[in-house]
Amino acid sequence: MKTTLANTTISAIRGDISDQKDIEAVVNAANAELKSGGGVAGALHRAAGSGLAEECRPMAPIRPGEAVISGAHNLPNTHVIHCLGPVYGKDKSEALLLKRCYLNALSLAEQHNIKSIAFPAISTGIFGYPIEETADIIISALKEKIPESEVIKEVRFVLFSENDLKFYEEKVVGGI
Ligand code: AR6
Repeated sequence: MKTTLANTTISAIRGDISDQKDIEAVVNAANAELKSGGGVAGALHRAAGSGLAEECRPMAPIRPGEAVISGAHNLPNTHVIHCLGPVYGKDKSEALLLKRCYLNALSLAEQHNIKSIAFPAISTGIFGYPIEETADIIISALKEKIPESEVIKEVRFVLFSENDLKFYEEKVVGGI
């Protein structure tokens, strides 16, 4: 499913963030150390190879809400943007920190002339953020950044489960 916001295509698909061949930058739901882990971080680091963690080491640690950019190594992309989402119930305020992740990732894409970017559902796995509470946050970040962007032409949300995809179709892409 897709829509447009200020000439940028916004879509949601079900898939694996480490297998987005036609996208320039993929976003990692990272840990503070920028190492491999479970979920998205594990999938991206496995597919990228050990060079990704090596490149990231000097940039770590990062704090909740922050984002850094690296090369994509063996991934079929040009860049990885690593965002540390908030741990729900621990990092305050979660909503502000989650919004900063999306804003910072989009700013980095803009600065690096990245035309297409794919996001996973940051913080909604191991970090426990209820996905239902994330839609308004994501939409407000998109509405803040996309209309002022002259670079970003495609934003894709890549969801792992059918239920998450349905939610994004209704409330994120459908809510724009
Ligand atoms: N592609 C797309 N989505 C995925 C994939 C994948 N390959 N794998 C999982 N998801 P999570 P977080 C979904 O836990 O909550 C890591 O271990 C998943 O179902 O990856 O920000 C790091 O090292 C969920 O909906 O990220 C950190 O310590 C969403 O992606 C910590 O977990 C995010 O799940 C980060 O936790």
